[in-house]
Amino acid sequence: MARRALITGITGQDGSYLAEHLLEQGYEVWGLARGQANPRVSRMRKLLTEVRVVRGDLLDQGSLISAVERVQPDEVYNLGAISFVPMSWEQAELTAEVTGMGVLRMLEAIRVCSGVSRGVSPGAGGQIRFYQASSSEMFGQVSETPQNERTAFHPRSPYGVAKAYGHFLTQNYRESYGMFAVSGILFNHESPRRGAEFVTRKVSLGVARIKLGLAGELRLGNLEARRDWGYAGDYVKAMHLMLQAGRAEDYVIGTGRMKSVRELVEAAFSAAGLDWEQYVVTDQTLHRPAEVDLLCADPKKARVQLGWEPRVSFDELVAMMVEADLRLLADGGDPHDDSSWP
Ligand code: NAP
Ligand code: G4F
Repeated sequence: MARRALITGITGQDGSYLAEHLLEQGYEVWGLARGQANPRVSRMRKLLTEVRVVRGDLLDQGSLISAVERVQPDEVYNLGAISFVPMSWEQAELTAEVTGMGVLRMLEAIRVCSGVSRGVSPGAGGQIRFYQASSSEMFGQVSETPQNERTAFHPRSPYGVAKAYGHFLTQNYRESYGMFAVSGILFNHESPRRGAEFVTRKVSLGVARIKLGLAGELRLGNLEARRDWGYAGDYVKAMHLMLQAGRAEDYVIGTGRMKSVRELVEAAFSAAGLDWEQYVVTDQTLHRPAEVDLLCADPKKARVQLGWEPRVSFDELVAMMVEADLRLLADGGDPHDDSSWP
């Protein structure tokens, strides 16, 4: 019988790539989708025709228990979150509820449905394997570079704090109940399916608009911030590998190379034959109350223990995104319509 996976955050960037990867591996894939008429669900269904949908919301404990009871998954991937860092200052409580408490609710749903009760000895934690989408934002103001699985956390946003809660809780359920529960501490990963609010996609869309004569400038915030950017299609494979390992452990996933936003901008404009300095305007209102200045992964543990390595380079990623957005806009596509995802 096919193994069954339940993915929260199925309508997001990572949910779509993970679903494709698991379907290729022969899984029966279920996506948890919220809302009465969430337009992203019908769009997602056009791309991922084989994914089955179960209703549920990370804010609603009962709905998660019902989803786990109905799907009877072998593996649960918790990718659902409010994931845009600036929004976490505007809606800090909601971010804590979805991105932080949502992890507790999902773990509790698995615990209850697996019949694991308090006081049982570790190792008895049921058969469902759980993946939590932790984030390099937990490192925040970094204490060392590069960052590995032992680097201290100093989150700099309500989002980072909520992710740290979910991370420690996942460890705690592993230790308290013997559950196979792991966190992937993923560094920034991007693709042509990235939300338009994140800087890589904002830049690739901005370049495409300028190249096609649809815009004259691109407004950005802090150009000096540095990130370790990789390709989402590579990173979802690491999520799957973590749940196939012999032991439940946490892993850092990234490329080990950092670039500044300025270098991202240079690469993207140059991929379209444009000089960025003629078009980019810096805007103080786009700076954050507390910035994460740099993030750079040390992915050695994942390489050695999981055999995982990123395949797509920074330059290939930027070129892929610019080309995809040039094609999308030239065909009259809507960047906010996921049904046009490549
Ligand atoms: P994304 O594109 O923003 O997707 C977020 C998903 O969460 C969407 O499918 C959204 O569904 C869902 N969601 C929001 N509120 C929900 C709720 N109340 N109940 C259930 N689902 C809800 O994010 P992503 O880039 O794919 O990232 C996936 C996960 O990895 C996130 O947890 C993110 O924080 C984490 N992460 C991402 C990166 C990165 O660089 N991409 C790095 C580290 C960690 P709706 O359609 O309902 O809005
Ligand atoms: O693309 P960003 O919004 O991503 P950020 O904040 O690093 O968070 C992403 O990666 C995390 C992993 O480290 C995930 F956990 C999280 O869910 C999300 O996927 O911003 C990247 C950098 C920041 O330093 C920001 O200040 O780009 C800088 N930036 C400069 N101008 C901008 C802009 N960011 C955005 N979104 N928009 C700008 O105009």
